[in-house]
Amino acid sequence: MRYLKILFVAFALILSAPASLAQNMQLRAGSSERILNGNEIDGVVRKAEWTMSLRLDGRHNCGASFISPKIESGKVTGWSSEASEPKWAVSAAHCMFDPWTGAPYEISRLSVYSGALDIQNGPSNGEGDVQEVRAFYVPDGTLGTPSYDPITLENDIALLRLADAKTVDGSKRGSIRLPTIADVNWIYDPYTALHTAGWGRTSEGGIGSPTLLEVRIPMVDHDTCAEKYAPFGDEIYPGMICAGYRSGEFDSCQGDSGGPLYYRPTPLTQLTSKSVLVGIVSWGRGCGGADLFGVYTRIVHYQDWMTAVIQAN
Ligand code: 4AZ
Repeated sequence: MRYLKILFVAFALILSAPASLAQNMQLRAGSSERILNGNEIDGVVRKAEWTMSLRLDGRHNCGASFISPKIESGKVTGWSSEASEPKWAVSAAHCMFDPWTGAPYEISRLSVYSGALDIQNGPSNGEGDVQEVRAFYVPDGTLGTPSYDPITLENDIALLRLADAKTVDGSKRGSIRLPTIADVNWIYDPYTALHTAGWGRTSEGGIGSPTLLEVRIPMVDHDTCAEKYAPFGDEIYPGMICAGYRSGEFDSCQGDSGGPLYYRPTPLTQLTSKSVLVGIVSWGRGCGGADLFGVYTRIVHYQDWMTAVIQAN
């Protein structure tokens, strides 16, 4: 059963296949869904400006988020929400391996595209910026974190070290900060209103969205999620969190993997004034199904590992 997850990953590659092929696959009747029932980020890149497209051979394959460690005398002392020049991105480990062979992708095949909402027309309109990926790191049993497991998708996180951007339009992109100890007191509680964004499928079996879509979903209690996935033999590990509604409907889907799950403050709350990265789109059984919440990598679980990787590189 768990191999199904790997198949889901494989399907992500089909995203860039001709529309006719994708349209032959099941589309939910009457669906006009994006991400799954998401909203277009209305022409304003600066709304989810940390969201990147992780490309394989120049084509969208996954999402990623621009993060910026604050480094003081060689030590990572925090995370900036101000940076505009991406040097590091975070994505999902499963985005870094060929789903058929299990081999890591050759680094030369990987790049990120940032600073644009439209990944189809943006590049030819001179929008956004492509950066090569210089190196990527996934949990491998060192630095105090167990290895990424491609079967259970435990520890599904990757850090990407990027080459310099060629053109620089820092007004269109910005880093997202990671949780502080103060955030962790509330941000992982059930019902926290989160967002996820991406260029993934707009319905199960459908095709990807050319423009960045965003959807708002609540955090789900860990035990509730684990209970719903138990009949499938799927384990929700401590490094995983779930988000979505009992009714489904609003969800991330194939092609959104690796992208951000984040908290964006409204003027109503004083919990934080800046958006916070809470999770990474990882997996789920289908998209938008009732009780089949989206599963995300729990960022705070990996922050020491992230710090150690960045300090060492
Ligand atoms: C995927 O395979 C995937 N509904 C991402 C998110 C979800 C399911 C699958 C959550 O990329």
